[in-house]
Amino acid sequence: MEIQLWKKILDPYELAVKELIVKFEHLIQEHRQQGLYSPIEQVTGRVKSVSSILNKMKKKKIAMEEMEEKVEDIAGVRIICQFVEDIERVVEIIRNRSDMEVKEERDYITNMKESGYRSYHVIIYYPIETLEGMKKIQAEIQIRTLGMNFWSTIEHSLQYKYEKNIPDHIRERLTKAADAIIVLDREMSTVRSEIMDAQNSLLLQESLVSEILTTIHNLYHLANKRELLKIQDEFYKIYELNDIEQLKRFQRELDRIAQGYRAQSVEHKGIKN
Ligand code: 0O2
Repeated sequence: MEIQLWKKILDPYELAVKELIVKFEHLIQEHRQQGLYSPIEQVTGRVKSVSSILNKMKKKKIAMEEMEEKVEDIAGVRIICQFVEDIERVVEIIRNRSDMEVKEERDYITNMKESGYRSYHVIIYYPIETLEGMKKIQAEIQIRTLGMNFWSTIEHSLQYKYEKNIPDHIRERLTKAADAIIVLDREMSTVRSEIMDAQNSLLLQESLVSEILTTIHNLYHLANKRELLKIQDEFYKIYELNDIEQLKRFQRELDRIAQGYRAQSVEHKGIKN
């Protein structure tokens, strides 16, 4: 096939990967903005290289005209989660989205591959708007934990190095490492709620501090300098205590002061008019 034609075929896949990354990253942001724990930790994506597509077609005896239907991972997105439990939540999010139609799910977590590979794959149909109109393309979403990702990245590099014939002694080590990742993921799950609590309170603290700073910033136009300095000193003292409840109380008090100033300023303008 002519190079130009490859480019034309792969172009919508490039767009799909970009769009999917933006959408999943937005989900992380939405969770964080609402002070919620995000089941997605990181998102990456890639369009399969032409040589990798050709290799797969050769291996699976796929004809050129069947390529777009049978090579399901031309567009690939990888979602990394902190805990195994998060994977099901991400799959549920994908199943419920109106812009993604699930074609197939492959659970290599319950059914680990012989190699030791663990990951949850969801093949979706995804609509792309092009100059020629809407085109539904396929994309493969791989969902896995940080541990599973660590293992598969290393194993993938070794497959590449040994051209898919990894020596037995290295295979054995990889099998042992895969077992260790299962234990690690299980161990991390037992402390999941503690880790989630810690991350949630950090998020809450960040959003409280940001709101307090915005209110103080707005007060610069309304309050007198002496009072502002008092408020700032008070804020630093409370911030040092590292106590969410005290920060919440301070924010409520600050809001009350700000409201008072706003009311005063409205009254003042009214008198002037
Ligand atoms: P690349 O370089 O990542 O694009 P099959 O060849 O039948 O095993 P199939 O039918 O394409 O694979 O679907 P499957 O099994 O869901 O695998 C698709 C992708 O999952 C692979 O793409 C890999 O990215 C990943 N994967 C599957 N098995 C393994 C494994 O044993 N080790 C690692 N590291 N990754 C795996 P590609 O096209 O093989 O490779």
